[in-house]
Amino acid sequence: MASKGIADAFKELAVIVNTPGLDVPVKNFSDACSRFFVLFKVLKTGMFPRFAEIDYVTKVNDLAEASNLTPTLDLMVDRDIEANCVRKVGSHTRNLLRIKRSLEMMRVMCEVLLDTESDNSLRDATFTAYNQVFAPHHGWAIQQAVATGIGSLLPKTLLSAMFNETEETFKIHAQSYVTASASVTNYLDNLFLSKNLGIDW
Ligand code: 1PZ
Repeated sequence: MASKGIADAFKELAVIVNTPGLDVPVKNFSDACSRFFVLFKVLKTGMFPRFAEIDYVTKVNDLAEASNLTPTLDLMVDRDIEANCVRKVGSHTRNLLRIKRSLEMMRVMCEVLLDTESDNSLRDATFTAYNQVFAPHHGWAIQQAVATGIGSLLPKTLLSAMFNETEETFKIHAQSYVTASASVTNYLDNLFLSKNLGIDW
């Protein structure tokens, strides 16, 4: 049951971001984000684009490594500002913004899934979430490749079975993730906006 591990990790992060005066340790954040890696094992049985997996894993691992040098997300971003490399490809801050979008995409997906029953719903939900969160930031070639990958996603029931999920366990944990991840991504939006970095790049 992958959904429980994901939901619990984000609930813990939400407690940190919702406690005034607490900063988010980079390691806690990257650990929570790496909970999604297990999804890729199952997605490999379809034609899901491997470049999406590589992109996400590389960025999360980059933050895991950064945690050795900078204890909190806030300090990590400050160091990139000082080094004048916030928007540079591969910078921790740039990777953080991409990861934030991934978390938002997964949230929209969960919201749509919680709202529908059809067996096609995983494809529909992923497509809706991708279009809403990522498509405005991706060029045509990536959008085409992603659309092909999404078309090859397995039906929801098959995927749930591979994860040992029932409709009930999935719904409970998806709802927790929706609530907890909203706190986390709000925190990240504020982190970027409070430092005048913008969130639309
Ligand atoms: C059931 C789960 C289905 C997940 C479907 C995911 C569809 C999204 C696929 C996105 C492919 C993006 C390919 C790479 C794009 C890069 O150019 C950009 C910019 O990178 P930079 O120039 O800053 O290094 N990368 C991104 O926008 C981040 C893409 C992350 C994709 C994560 C997908 C899976 C997330 C799952 C876990 C949360």
